[in-house]
Amino acid sequence: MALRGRLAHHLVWSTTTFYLTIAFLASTTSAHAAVPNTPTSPQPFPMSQVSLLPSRWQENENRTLNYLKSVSLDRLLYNFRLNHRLSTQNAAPNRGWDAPDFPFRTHMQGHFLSAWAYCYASTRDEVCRSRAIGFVAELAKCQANNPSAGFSPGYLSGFPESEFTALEQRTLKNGNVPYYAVHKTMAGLLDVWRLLNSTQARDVLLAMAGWVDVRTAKLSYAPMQAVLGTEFGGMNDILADLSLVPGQTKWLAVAQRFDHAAVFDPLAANKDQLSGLHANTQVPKWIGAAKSYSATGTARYFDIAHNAWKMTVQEHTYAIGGNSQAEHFRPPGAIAGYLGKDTAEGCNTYNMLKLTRELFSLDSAGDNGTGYFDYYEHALLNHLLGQQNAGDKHGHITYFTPLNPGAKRGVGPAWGGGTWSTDYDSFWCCQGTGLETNTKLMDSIYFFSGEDKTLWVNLFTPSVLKWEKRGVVIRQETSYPVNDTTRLTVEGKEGSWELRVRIPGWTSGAEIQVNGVRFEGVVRPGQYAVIKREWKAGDMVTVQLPMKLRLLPANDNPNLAALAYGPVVLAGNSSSTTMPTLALGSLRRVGNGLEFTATAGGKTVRLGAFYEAWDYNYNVYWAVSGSLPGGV
Ligand SMILES: *[C@@H]1O[C@H](CO)[C@@H](O)[C@H](O)[C@H]1NC(C)=O
Ligand SMILES: *[C@@H]1O[C@H](CO)[C@@H](O)[C@H](O)[C@H]1NC(C)=O
Ligand SMILES: *[C@@H]1O[C@H](CO)[C@@H](O)[C@H](O)[C@H]1NC(C)=O
Ligand SMILES: *[C@@H]1O[C@H](CO)[C@@H](O)[C@H](O)[C@H]1NC(C)=O
Ligand SMILES: CC(=O)N[C@H]1CO[C@H](CO)[C@@H](O)[C@@H]1O
Repeated sequence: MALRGRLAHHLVWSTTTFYLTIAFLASTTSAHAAVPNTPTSPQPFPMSQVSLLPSRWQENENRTLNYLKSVSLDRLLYNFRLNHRLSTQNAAPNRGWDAPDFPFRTHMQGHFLSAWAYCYASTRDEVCRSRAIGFVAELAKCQANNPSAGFSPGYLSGFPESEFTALEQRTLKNGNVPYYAVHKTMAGLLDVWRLLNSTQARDVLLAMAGWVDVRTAKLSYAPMQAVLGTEFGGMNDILADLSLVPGQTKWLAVAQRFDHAAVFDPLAANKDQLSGLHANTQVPKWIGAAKSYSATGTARYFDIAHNAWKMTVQEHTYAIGGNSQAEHFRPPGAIAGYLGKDTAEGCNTYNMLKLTRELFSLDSAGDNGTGYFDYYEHALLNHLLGQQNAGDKHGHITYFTPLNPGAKRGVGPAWGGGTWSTDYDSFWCCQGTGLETNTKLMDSIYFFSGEDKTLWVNLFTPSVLKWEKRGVVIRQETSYPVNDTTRLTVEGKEGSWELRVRIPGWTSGAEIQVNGVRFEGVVRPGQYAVIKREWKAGDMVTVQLPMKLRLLPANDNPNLAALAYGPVVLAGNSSSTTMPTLALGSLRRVGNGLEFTATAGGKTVRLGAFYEAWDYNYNVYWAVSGSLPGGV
């Protein structure tokens, strides 16, 4: 399986970065010569081949693009320039987590780089391209000025390199998490290199990676493990990812210095020791484990990533798909006692989705069912889509998604956001990951496998796929999840290939039609329906996924539950701050959409999609009595 993953990565790279000099390609061919040519595991299409159609999803994308295209570059460069002894160009400094005295300032800018790159890749928006390229050019100047600033070659950050000395000597006392910030810059540079063919992003990144190598090579095992006791983001992820670039295998050894034994050992043994750990410190390491599995084929890495995913999804996840309370994992199954204002940190779910798509690629020759993407859809729709303020032109976000009775988005504890993010005064971690989430809504809809003989449809998002290898264009049109049906139209070249459509575990009675004729193959919830035929232009596939009301009980209390209609978690319009009791038998659907009414706490409440509950007080979990009515 590992070798498949590795080969597939190699294939993706060789199509998107072909220009990267003949020497790279020559060295790759020999380095990967032993890999068997059986790329059966699904790979996402390059972002440049998928774009969103107008929809609720694209509204989110547009709001974030407004911000990405208007934010001041000089303000984002302020701390880098100051630290590397260049003029700050009279820009105003930022506040919040990018203030000049905030310990891990410049943790945010890498997310902007990634988001500009995603924007350009998917929409070909020249403003995004020139911002990414221009920003990298300014970062390169900062890095080039290291001799004057007294920094080692390759160093690039908004805080002094001495923070790393303090980190290594375990004397860092200011709350800085220096590798966490550096990881993000590196990940952003890799995206700009990969998606915009920027050789300058490549050079700045490779110099940074070289700096990490020199710095960490000096430490023996125990002192390095001590360093890993401080949050370090996905340093193993970015370096393992870099090692998969043709010609860059040497970074794998550097990535492996960031294998954190205290966290990895119990996971490898499938022991859930997550309780009490800072959640978002861990998830990026697991993504790194999945990447290291792609790079090495070592089963232990897969086990770490897979066990962590399973534990988190099954034992530590709220009904909306998010995890953590006050940023920490709680005991397995503990949900009912942890419904506060500080539940479900945004970053954790952003990272869980990255982990999910990695695992899907590594583990889905087709026979593991739809579990990975059932979770992906659930968390994206019910946590992250509504994490963005739909009433804000710049698409600002909330840090936590509160789940206490009568909660309201954008109203959390002051230390974790307090309200919605702002243009220049917040710059929290979740604002950074939110930029990426809302510019890569297209990246996991479609996958391909089997040398382009199979197309996987994982998400029902209105979009266009340009399947370049086959000369085929797929248009997906739907108002799902408001409507239960999606329509895929095939255009372009004729050919024989296989269409695999996710039939979610929550549906029953799903039906597929091809050109109006009922498809008689297996259409079973929790599996992919496989449609193999000679496709021609104009072919149309409709997929109907009937929805009904379901209960999502808290793991530790069956009488406390959230409600969902099909994939959509429902929220009640309610500001009662004590847990209301909802009489399940009173639930009624209003019209054909996602609106319901019920009696809760003796009053009639309106329920609707939680992802739309951004401007009113809501209830997600209820004390429930009775049972769901039939036929709704
Ligand atoms: C998003 O912006 C694009 C470009 O301005 C526009 O064509 C599209 O209609 C917008 N989508 C939505 C859903 O508003
Ligand atoms: C990057 O280079 C590849 C190969 O030459 C090309 O197909 C792709 O369109 C380029 N992408 C961009 C954004 O320039
Ligand atoms: C869903 O869309 C289909 C196709 O456009 C339409 O026939 C159907 O009536 C819609 N259903 C609802 C509940 O709106
Ligand atoms: C929620 O309820 C309040 C008062 O009962 C009402 O004014 C408001 O429009 C409702 N909002 C939604 C989205 O149903
Ligand atoms: C986690 C898991 O169950 N993975 C399985 C997915 O399917 C492949 C192929 O059948 C198995 O080898 C994996 O064990």
